[in-house]
Amino acid sequence: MTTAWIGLGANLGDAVATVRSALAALDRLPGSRRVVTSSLYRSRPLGPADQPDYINAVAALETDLSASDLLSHLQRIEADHGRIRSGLRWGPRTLDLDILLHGDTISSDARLTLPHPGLCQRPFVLHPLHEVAPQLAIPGHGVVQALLAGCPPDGLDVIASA
Ligand code: ROI
Repeated sequence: MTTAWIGLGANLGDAVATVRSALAALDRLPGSRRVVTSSLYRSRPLGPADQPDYINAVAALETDLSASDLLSHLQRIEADHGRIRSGLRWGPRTLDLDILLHGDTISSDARLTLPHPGLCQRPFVLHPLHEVAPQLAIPGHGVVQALLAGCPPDGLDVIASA
């Protein structure tokens, strides 16, 4: 069993409902159990400003799935929620599911970089992680609590429980 951390984000349609639906879909993954979930946060878009605010959250799974199999399942859940890959870099999305960490794996595989390259800079990832796992060590980077000092919340708001 490995602990995998997932970042969830959505900014089109009913983004709160989409993130909650995605959390329910995580609960149905084979060989996996959702063990921790942050609150839901509203965040300003990173990237082009002419798109709606995002709803973000993080969750931890205890899972038997390899990182690669987990990624395939997450891409299927994104597609089930109407995600269309527009090709627009940093454009709006119905649902984005990222593997932030898969145990202590460090990888720069073409399909999957671990830890997720944005993890340590993005307030909408680091602050939800800090809410539920302040002592979590990010391989190669340090403990969440310490990383937070370099990552101002930048208009991030807790809007609801998951
Ligand atoms: N901005 C915010 N606030 N939240 C996200 O989840 C998010 N996801 C993205 C980009 C387009 C980089 N911006 C984001 O993929």
